[in-house]
Amino acid sequence: MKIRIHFYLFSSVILISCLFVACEKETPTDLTKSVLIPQPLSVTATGSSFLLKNDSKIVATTNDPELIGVGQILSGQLAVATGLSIKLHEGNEGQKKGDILLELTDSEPSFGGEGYQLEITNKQVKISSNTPSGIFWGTQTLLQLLPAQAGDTGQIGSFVIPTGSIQDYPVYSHRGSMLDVSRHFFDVDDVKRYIDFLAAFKMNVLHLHLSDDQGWRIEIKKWPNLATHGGSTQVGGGKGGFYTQEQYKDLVQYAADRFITIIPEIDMPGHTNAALASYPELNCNGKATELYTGTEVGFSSLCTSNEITYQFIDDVIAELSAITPGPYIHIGGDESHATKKEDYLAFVNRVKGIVEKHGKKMIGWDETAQADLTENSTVQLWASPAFAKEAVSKGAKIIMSPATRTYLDMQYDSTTRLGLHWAAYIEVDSSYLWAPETFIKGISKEDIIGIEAPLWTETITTMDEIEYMVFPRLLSIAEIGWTPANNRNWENFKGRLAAFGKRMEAMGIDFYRSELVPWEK
Ligand code: TNX
Repeated sequence: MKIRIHFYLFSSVILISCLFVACEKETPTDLTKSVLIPQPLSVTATGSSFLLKNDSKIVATTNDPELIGVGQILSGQLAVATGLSIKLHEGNEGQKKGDILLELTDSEPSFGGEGYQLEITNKQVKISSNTPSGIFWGTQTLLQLLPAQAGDTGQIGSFVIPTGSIQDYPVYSHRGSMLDVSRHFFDVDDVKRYIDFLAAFKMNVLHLHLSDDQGWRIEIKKWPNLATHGGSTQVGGGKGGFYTQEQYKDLVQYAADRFITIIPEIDMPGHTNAALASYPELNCNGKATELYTGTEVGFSSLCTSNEITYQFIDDVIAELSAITPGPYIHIGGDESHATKKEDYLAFVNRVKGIVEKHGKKMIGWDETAQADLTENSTVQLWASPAFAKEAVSKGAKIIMSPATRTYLDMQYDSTTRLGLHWAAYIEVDSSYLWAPETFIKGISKEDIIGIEAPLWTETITTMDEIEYMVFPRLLSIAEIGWTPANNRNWENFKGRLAAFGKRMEAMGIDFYRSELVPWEK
């Protein structure tokens, strides 16, 4: 927050000195010098510039509702970024110099479902794609072409963008982050801010870790104590919280408007103390446990031999599936050290059937690879290459989240005041210098649907702390998910990050100023 206030003061000073001393900024004309994250597939400069002005407008060339939605979000984002009021105009007439066109086409099948083309001349900006999501990603690139100081509200004047063209599409279709809202609860506004971050870097999945030993965070109407009792605390004993189904639906819609799919996770059979404390019948001894506010893992288990457990899971997954339009339900399945192996395997097999009965596909952490998986299943690698290989041998797909590279709760180094280090210290270079398709021998690109960076929150209590742990490492993950390995280079990325610091400041992000990066002043 301090940084935000400083930035407002700082930018007002710049603005006032520009009014009186004539701001001596060179007009940017070389599109290839633009600082973009993730790096697009191809960028060509044409050596001139485009001026965005107060009377510019966004033109959605067809009245496709999703395209109109993209135009509305862009209008709002441009207002924040520039202070200009750039209105959305529907229909193909009335275009003029200075306008931004959004055009659905079917001319570039090779761009797939998310690719886009951005063409900037001195007359207009045109973003075209086969899909509204591609156009949306194109608008996020356009925002990064605005001057870095854009991001502060209330700026006035005109904004210059270099001309040229960008062709761009992602290597992986699943590019995400997981937010643990169980160990510490984060409210709807915090989660929306997190969704905004994902959208800005073309990430399309938000995995919400909705239950764990320390808290149950989603209202289940048939089992109301889960949220009201199981959600009533968090690590350290704070008051916790939960999302009502209405609030969850609002998050799902907010994410969907930004082409982000929410994957809800109910972790089981372990990591279930909050549920076990809420309903005695879920325990083998019929007694409810106490709420838990510590940080140990691996001590709890649903009673896998009890029929009521499966009724409970059926009810939870039925309600969750009904409010989750995305294809996946994540069932956790990690660190079930308090469940016998044979019981664990039978449990996962049965829960897979329940998930599929409700029309969804199951994702589980890598331990679930030991169960009877099928092509319908997805396994999220966090610790065990052997389990990932076992999953692939059963026809399942892999999400790559190796703890040593993608865990955003790992400390940057031994002096980081937040976070853990059981997997590794992860400096920014380490988060960047790897590739999903070469990380595990025997697992290739065809087996992998994409990449996710989890933020576990045992030590994270506020949005500022989230930002400090996530930035800049989330940018590494965004680029690994989007940009092909042969287009990625640490020296080049480091240089872009150095310039991007100003943009993160303008966005009010409290990021970690790694000494590895020569941050621009
Ligand atoms: C391991 S990764 C866990 C989580 C912890 C995390 C802390 C995984 C599937 N389980 O329960 O929060 O480490 O880094």
